[in-house]
Amino acid sequence: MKLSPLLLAAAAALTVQSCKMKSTESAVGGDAAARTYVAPGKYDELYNFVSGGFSGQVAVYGLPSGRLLKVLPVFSVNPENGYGYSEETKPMLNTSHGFVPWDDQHHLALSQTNGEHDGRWLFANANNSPRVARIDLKAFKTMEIIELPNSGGNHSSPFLTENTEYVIAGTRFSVPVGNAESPLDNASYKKNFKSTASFIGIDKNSGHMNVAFQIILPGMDLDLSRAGKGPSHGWFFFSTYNTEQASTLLEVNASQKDKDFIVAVNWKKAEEYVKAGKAKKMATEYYHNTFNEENHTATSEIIKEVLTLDPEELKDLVYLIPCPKSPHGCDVDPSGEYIVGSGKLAALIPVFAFQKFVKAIEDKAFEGEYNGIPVIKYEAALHGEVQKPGLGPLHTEFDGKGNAYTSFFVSSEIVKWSIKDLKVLDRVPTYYSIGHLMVPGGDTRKPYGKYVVAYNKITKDRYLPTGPELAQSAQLYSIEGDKMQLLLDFPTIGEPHYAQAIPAEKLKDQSVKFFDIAKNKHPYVAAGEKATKVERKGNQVHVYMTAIRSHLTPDNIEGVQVGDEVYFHITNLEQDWDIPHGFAIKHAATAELLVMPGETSTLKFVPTQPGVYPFYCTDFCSALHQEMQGYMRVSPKGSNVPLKWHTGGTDSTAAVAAK
Ligand code: K7E
Ligand code: CUA
Repeated sequence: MKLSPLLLAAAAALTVQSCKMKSTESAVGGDAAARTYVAPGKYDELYNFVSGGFSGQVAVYGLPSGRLLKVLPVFSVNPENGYGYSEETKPMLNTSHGFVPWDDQHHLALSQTNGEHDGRWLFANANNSPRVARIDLKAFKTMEIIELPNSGGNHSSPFLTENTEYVIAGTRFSVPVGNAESPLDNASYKKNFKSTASFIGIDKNSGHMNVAFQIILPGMDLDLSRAGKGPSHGWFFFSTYNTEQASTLLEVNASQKDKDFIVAVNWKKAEEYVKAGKAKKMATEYYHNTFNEENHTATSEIIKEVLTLDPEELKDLVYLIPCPKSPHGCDVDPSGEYIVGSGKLAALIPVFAFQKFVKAIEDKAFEGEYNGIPVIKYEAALHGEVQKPGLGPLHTEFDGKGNAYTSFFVSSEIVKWSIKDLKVLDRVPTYYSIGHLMVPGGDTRKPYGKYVVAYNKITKDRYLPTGPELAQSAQLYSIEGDKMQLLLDFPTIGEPHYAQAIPAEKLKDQSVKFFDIAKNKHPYVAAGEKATKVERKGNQVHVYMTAIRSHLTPDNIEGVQVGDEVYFHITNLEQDWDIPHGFAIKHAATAELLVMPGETSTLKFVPTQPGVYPFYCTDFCSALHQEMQGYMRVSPKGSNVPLKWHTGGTDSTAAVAAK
């Protein structure tokens, strides 16, 4: 089939056309304002966690208002609160290729128990330097980041099994295993390049992640994935493209075949093989970074081996289901019975039935093999096809009432259809070129329903112009009636991909308000002003400083010399909600600190010139916040100014302190 470049050209033309055709005056229902209005002082109904795309972060919005509540730093440094800049958080961004200050964040998964969101953790993927993060939903803080060995682009990730047994991470870009060098041509690709599906085990109580095992698959692009649930629990389904195994001009070369695959992985079987000692230990190196709540400090651990499983050797582990054409989304309905493949270049949506898939395996209804893995006959696993749904299907979510909602990038719309009889029921335009969509709980066994949110790729004329780069955009629709109804546009940070939402009740009462200072085990904590001090160790100067409304202790420091490494360890002594203190010092080549009540954070500063350096609290914390300031005197290298410090009248020197 040589249709694809044509189809793509048509698709491109349509994108332009659809943007021209639709004006901003879209029909918004008369009661839309009332349905999204959250009065001042009132709370939203839902938390909406939205991937930050190329910002590397995760944003938290309230729904239905669309108000931005917080940006959670995850994979990118965040000068606003010192994430990735403070000595305590730097290790979070360590990788086998050094400190990485940025990533591309696409998908989010809320932890589940019995196939429902349990409000404990949020998992996030890094697409570029392959990693998965775990965010704690009590403190809204990134607690753990694990790197993935043998992965070249962690796109089909993170997706969860229904009791959070595993977080899955599939590779978008196949690479030679072990990151070996290889010539770049189609023959080498076929021979050397592999994709991997990593199963990250999650500790039931702590949430701690470990790479339990990896399945080494033939070279192709694993795009997205979903776990089975209910009857299909124990299976994982991945969409793939480039089963043509091309290494160049994929736009054309990866669009040759009529059908690519859905890769079905039996992970219960994989567990059996691992238990039976059938996994191979492979030498590798990857980082596992964890933030310790007791000492408020992250550490990095280097792991040197990984267990791998080979599906060519180990039977019944992996099956392939043909799926038209370069599928993107691969979504499982709430019953766990239906699997929807969304072929970006397909003119229909195939829906597979899990029961039929199982029967096809029993009956050996195979059409052949692909790199030693059995390929099931398309019709044998097919429940049916949604005919003429729209152009460029990407992702599907569910409302738990038997309906599916598919996003269409090219025709820029959401289409509602019935899973049972595959009839199109409704369609609404999106502004413009929708990527992901999300029904709250739409990926669980019990969708919350009520809304669908479109996360759009192109914003064009929806907001006031802001130069060449416009706000990214989401749109909220009601799905309560038969017809979908647009309620609200709201701008987002970065490029939004997938999102999750959870009723506010499940999270709001568990929110951490401050950290207990009595439990602070930071090695440089000053648990009270009496414990403040300044210590010199060679050319390192450690300042044990406290912050409380409205002074820093000590606020006068002398005896520091040019070239010293000065570590300001700031302990926030407040034990009250919403009273962070900030810390910045003039000419420091790093971001500020924003220290939460009861926490200790460290800013490193190496002065290069003698002088007097003011420092201050950056967060307006009280009526006398402006007075929350101090000075550090820096003398020339080798100067004999003694180390001394004080706040108010109580002078201390290193010599006095030693007695
Ligand atoms: Cu944006 Cu999930 Cu990376 Cu589709 S992916 S749009
Ligand atoms: Cu502390 Cu301002």
